[in-house]
Amino acid sequence: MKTQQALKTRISAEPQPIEVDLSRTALLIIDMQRDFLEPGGFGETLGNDVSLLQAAVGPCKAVLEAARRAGILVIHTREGHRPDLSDAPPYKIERGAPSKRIGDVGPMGRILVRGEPGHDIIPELYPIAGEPVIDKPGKGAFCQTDLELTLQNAGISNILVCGVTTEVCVNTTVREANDRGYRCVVLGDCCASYFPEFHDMGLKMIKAQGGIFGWVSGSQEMLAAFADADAGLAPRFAQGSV
Ligand code: C5J
Repeated sequence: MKTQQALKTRISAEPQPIEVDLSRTALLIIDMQRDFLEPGGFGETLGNDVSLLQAAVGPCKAVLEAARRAGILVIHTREGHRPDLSDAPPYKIERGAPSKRIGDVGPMGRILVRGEPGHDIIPELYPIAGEPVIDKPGKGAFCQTDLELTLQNAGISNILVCGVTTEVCVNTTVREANDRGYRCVVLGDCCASYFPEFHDMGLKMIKAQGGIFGWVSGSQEMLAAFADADAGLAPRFAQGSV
């Protein structure tokens, strides 16, 4: 990460704009894995139309590239399990009637197992050197991972959240982060769900009641905030942003 010096900007968001110091802000991209976005993976075994998640890829890529240019910390997560499934709760494996279960062999290797092709991040958003990748066994990115330590060591107070799916791993992670004192800005069009109504409701739940779990913004608003910071327009917000 190149920035240590304050780089203040204002993000247009709901329920209200939020002022942030980009040097204390991380971009967190949740579970943009082949297993969720491509045919033959975990998402499809559950009966979902995985093409619905494609809508988030372009906006997410634009924000990722801007975040890299701004020099902010970028963190990726992947949901999945050890090859021996010792970290997979039995009920997670047994639940429902999927066409294949976690650990079964599919066209992209064993379903939701670390090291398999399906577990990897999609090429468009592939991590580059220096970007931590957090492997998580559950839905929340703080559960049984070193995400919190990584954020603390980097002095992060604000998290820009992208990824899939909106109502499952994105929402769970935002709730965990909020309880730990982080300010989360969810970039709505950089997230997606197999259920459009759950996507909409997942975002509404975050920003309701004065932003009970955080803020909701979008890729265009975030790109404008990066551009403002870059152009040095942000010093007027120098007081009071975190
Ligand atoms: C799900 C996730 N939906 N990454 N995982 O099972 O949201």
